Amino acid sequence: MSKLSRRKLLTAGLAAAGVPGLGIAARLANRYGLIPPDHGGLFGPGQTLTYASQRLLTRNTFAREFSPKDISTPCFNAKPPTSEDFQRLRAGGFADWRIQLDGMVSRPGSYLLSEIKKLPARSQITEVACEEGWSFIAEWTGLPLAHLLEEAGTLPQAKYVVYFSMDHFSMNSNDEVSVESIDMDEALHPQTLLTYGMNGAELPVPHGGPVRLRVPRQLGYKSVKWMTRITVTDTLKGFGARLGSADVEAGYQWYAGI
Ligand SMILES: Nc1nc2c(c(=O)[nH]1)N[C@H]1C(S)=C(S)[C@@H](COP(=O)(O)O)O[C@H]1N2
Ligand SMILES: [Mo]
Repeated sequence: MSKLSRRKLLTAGLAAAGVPGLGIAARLANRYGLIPPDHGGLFGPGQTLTYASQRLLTRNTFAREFSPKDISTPCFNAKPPTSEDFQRLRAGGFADWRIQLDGMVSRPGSYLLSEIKKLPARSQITEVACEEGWSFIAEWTGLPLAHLLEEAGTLPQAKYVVYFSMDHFSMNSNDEVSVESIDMDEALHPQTLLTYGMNGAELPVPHGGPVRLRVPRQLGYKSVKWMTRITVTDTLKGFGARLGSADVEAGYQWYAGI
């Protein structure tokens, strides 16, 4: 598709989403973070439209929260990591589990999970929706990621948060660990939780225990389990083979808003 028609499509879509001034819409879109990192890639303008209109319409929205009677039978889809490191940490009741926070922050650091648990928690009953078609509702308890990011002081040029797991669910890359990423809007959203509790108990290992990210406004694959590291960055280049996402490598969209 030519540059011109792509631009036309994009501006038309933004106009439909309520952005005035067709001529300058594309430029504004870029400035206001409405162009997803995979805009020119596999998904092209359609992906940009989805991302831009979602970002305009959902900037201040919340994933639906349910009531306790809606909690349903959980399913899980991945085997816990088999590495010796994981076995050792598990044998120690995960007392030594740490989350490293680095990149574009004033105060990089490494937090013991027990320290994270002392910070103000939030509980919410939300749905995990897998791209394969199944879903379930559970209560999730954890620390809003925004809290940790504020504590570490994200730099103004930060655009994305990349996070890593201890397992290997990356299909096409040679990464040691799996990787996913979200934009700052999602990272700072109050429902995005460093989750260590599920249905009133410790987060079970099959669901990512001792700690996973829950990103309830996006499909399940963004909710990475067995999380060990968070990096704040202004580019996704260099994280995994494609766009800081094992799932993009596998063919899924980077922005998985629901
Ligand atoms: N580390 C890791 N996190 C992961 C996965 C995985 O394979 N490894 N699968 C993802 C997918 S595709 C989904 S749908 C959800 C499912 O979460 P659940 O196992 O709690 O149901 O976990 C996500 N997080
Ligand atoms: Mo999934």
